[in-house]
Amino acid sequence: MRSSTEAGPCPAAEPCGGPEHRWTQETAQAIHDLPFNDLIFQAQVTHRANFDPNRVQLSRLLSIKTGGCPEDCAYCSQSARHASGLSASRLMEVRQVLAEARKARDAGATRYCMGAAWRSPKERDMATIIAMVEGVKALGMETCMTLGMLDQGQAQRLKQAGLDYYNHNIDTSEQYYTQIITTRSFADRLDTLANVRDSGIKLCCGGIVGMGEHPLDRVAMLVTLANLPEPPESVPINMLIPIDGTPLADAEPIDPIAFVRMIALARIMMPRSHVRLSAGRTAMSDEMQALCFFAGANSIFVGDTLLTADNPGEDADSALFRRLGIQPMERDGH
Ligand code: SAM
Ligand code: DTB
Ligand code: SF4
Repeated sequence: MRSSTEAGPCPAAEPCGGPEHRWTQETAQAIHDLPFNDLIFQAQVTHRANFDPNRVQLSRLLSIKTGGCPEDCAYCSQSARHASGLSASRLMEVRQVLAEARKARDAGATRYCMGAAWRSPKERDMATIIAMVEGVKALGMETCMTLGMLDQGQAQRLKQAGLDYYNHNIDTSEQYYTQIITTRSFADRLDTLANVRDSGIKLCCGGIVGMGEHPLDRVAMLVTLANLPEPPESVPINMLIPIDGTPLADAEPIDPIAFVRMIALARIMMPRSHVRLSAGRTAMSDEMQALCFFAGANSIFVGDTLLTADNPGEDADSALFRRLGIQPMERDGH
């Protein structure tokens, strides 16, 4: 094992984030397996070289179309194939979405993320989606959407509407993917990511841990993300929220230290990306979240709800930020 004196910013041959930089499973695994103190020290050094360590970006989520999804993602409350008890809703109206977005902006969010439980958007919904992007942008916030698979034309139209980010997670390793989702493939995910990237929209792409995957799968997921033609600008790391009625309802929770290792590794492998401590914060102690921020997480979802599940809420987050001396990040800023 490497000792703390060896723990420099990056052990790979090419500079991290450089165009020629390729991660191998072995190099990534070696960092992942460092003694914990060496790992988070290296992550913190990397973090400080690229960001203000005391600023965290705030994003707000809204489910603009909930439930009834034809896909079979084993973790998801919104799949029509699982008996989660969630009823399906229609696509929200633009004015309702803009009213919610205004509230989020006034509460300090700088990015507004709108999610729909679709396999992919239908043509009949595109005009509404585009009006939502234009309206949220006019409020002065960054816009993000997650609508399932996109073809090239759809990605281009969303770009023209002013969409800043598209969220599309690879969720786990290529190898473990078929254990979690059977209605689409890992390659389908990569195709949409390429369509989004080619359109000029920034990528928000990460995954979930705590789905019964092997630690090797967690590292492999980060290797895929870091080796994309360009790493995603945002990397959400979700801790599984077990949902009753889904196949993963009784999954063994991930060891908090193993979770922090993932955050640290994501920070080291994608030094200039925002690493988002995403789903699962209600099940984390303040101390665990503090360790995640120390390991390089610098973005969170704020508000009482994510898409369908609970989130800590504004009061808990402001109290935690006060205790840690963390300030919200300005828009586009560090
Ligand atoms: N339907 C779209 C799609 O799958 O691309 C967008 C919405 S989907 C709910 C967005 C992401 O939320 C998923 O890719 C997954 O990573 C995360 N997610 C969903 N349910 C979750 C859960 N129960 N726990 C943790 N993360 C979850
Ligand atoms: C992401 O990676 N996490 C967010 C966002 N992208 C869309 C979603 C979390 C969903 C958690 C479960 C729920 O609220 O239903
Ligand atoms: Fe549908 Fe997305 Fe949930 Fe999968 S994760 S079931 S695609 S809403």
